[in-house]
Amino acid sequence: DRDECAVENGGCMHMCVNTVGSYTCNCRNGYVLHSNGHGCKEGKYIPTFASIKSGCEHSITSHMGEITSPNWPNKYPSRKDCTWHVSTTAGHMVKLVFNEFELESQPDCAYDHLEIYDGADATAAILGRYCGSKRPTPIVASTNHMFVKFFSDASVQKRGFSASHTTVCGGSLNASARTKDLFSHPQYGDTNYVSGRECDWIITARDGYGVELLFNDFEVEEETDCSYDFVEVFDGSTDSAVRFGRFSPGPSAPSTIFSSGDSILVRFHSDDTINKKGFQASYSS
Ligand SMILES: [Ca+2]
Ligand SMILES: [Ca+2]
Repeated sequence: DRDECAVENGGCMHMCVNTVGSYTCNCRNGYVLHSNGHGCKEGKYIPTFASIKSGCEHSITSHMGEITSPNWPNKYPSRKDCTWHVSTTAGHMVKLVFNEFELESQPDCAYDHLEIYDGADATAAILGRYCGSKRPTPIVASTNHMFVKFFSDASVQKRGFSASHTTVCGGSLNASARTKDLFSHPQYGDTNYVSGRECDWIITARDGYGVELLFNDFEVEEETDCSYDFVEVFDGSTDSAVRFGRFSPGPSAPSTIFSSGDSILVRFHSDDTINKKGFQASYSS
């Protein structure tokens, strides 16, 4: 039997399946085969119950991207229940900015609605519940997890929403016996940090315990007075506390830091030019 798929994928846009004496083209999930038997076009496939469920539960781990209602930019379907768990690098916060928003309107958002939670699932504190055509203001989660839930009822469909998720540095972190990582930027290890960053992390331990901070990797732009890019660590939750130091690489590079109270403030500043690898620190209590 000749394998028609071996040459230019049999002319199939997505997948080619060789059969005895012939071949067939298949399309990836969410696409249907064009009547010409080779092309694939979006939508109109009839999902099974399982794919309705799985196709609508999204787990997103990239530090930036876009989420949209099902079928965007066309009207969303009726009876949809979709979720997005957006997570980014530990020690950073998820931010969501709405580009477009149009859901069925009802004063209490009892029909179609979008809910945003400050955590990894719907048991976390709710940050907002939205419907209608007023675009929600940008929302920042307090941690590296955000949960978004979209619901449409049986009647009246609108265009839905398009939102961009990004990562914001800084925030409040809890130190515990288990050591956790803190990275200068979400893409630490892949790319250098970016210019113009001003990040404050407040790391707090349980009452009566101190915070231990250890820099394992430290590469920021070097300058004698550390006036370009630097990391500052304070022995308290604000910058009016005693400063452990302003650090840049070389002799002044930070070593292990112990707080005298139950919190420390780590500040990272990058100026307009020259970016380096950044830092990775670990903290515990
Ligand atoms: Ca509706
Ligand atoms: Ca710099």
